[in-house]
Amino acid sequence: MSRCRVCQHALLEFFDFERQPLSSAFVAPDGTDDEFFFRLAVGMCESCALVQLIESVPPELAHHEGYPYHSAGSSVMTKHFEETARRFIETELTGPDPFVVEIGANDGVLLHTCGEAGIRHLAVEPSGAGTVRVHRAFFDAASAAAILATDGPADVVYSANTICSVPDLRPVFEGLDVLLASDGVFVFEDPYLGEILERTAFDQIYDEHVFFFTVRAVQALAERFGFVLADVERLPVHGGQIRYTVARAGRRTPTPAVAELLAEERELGLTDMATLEAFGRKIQGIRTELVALLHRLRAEGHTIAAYGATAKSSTIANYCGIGPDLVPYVCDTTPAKHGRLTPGSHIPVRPAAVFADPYPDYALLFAWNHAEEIMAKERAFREAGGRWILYVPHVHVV
Ligand code: JHZ
Ligand code: ZN
Repeated sequence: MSRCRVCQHALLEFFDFERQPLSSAFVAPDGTDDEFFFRLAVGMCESCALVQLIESVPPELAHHEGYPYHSAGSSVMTKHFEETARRFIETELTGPDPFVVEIGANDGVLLHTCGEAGIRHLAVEPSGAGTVRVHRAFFDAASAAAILATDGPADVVYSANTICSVPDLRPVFEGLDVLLASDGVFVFEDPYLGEILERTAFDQIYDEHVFFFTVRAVQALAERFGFVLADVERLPVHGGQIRYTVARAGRRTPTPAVAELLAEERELGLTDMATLEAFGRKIQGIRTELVALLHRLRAEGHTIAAYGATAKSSTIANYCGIGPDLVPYVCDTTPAKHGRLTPGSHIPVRPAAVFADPYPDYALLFAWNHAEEIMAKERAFREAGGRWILYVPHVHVV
């Protein structure tokens, strides 16, 4: 039986995507023979209600080299991190000589913005190659102690799109206990289960996303390790996230937003098995509709391309059986993905400039979370008669 990664109680499985590849393991055209596959399935802990993957990917495979994600590729995300930095500077980094640490800093936009305001900052990640100062390690008690010795306690420890992909959260909280100033906060943001269910955004489920947080589960998680969930804020980015603010127990009174969202989750039955099983039936419905639409368009002689070789689209493509026969190529701005094939589904990735050369009749928007930005940028596609295919929150053409 699979057990909860936090409290060791049984996991109640509610959906099985079956055999899936690693979502960021774009393959060379001659490398498709030794792709790694695992059973992608999700369940909920019967005790703490934390929704999580049933099976884990071996850690040495999970953090493979050449990780091709860059948040700065999206102007909306760059602005998001700049604004987050400014908010911290105004509300949390107000004492004398404040210090901010980011776990998994990616392009370093947030820390760079803090640095420009003269604030001491440090990224902690094993593969740091960004432009900001990096402590190369996983965040745990040992790395936290090393940082404390050189830099002193942290007023803010921040993490975006990372905590949900750390299978063992105990070392993270042990590190926080070492490094956080007595009134410091741990702020993290990740996709919200409530939003995933509301939009049937099942493509948020892939190998890297181990946990699908709710306010209920994060509150239990924080308390388990001697902390308190002090604030929650919904964010529009990446298809709907929550920013959680965690403080040392007794140091902050939770804001009304925590109780409000908890009540909303209870009312929606967010962590009822019946709700999660209904979500599973909707997933099957979207697959049926999307596959039928693509087959019909192809049979009618239309050309189709995909847009955005996202990690998310790995689940859509592999679960729906969308390969190069249905969608011959996917355009993407990430140079490291060009010339490679999407994991498992083997759709060739081409540069973004290929999109207009010539436009396809239909574009399957794999990067639907960046829809506004991409549709604005590619306005000429629609003006030329092109149509976007979306599958969140349901299959539709615009
Ligand atoms: P995007 C990754 O997921 C992995 P992905 C990770 N697990 C995670 O949680 C999120 O990021 C945050 C391209 N693109 O952001 C670039 C264009 O081509 O949805 C990217 O390859 N043109 C850490 O991969 C992809 O689309 C554009 O204009 O699902 C977007 O990937 C834009 C804006 C993007 O994350
Ligand atoms: Zn649990």
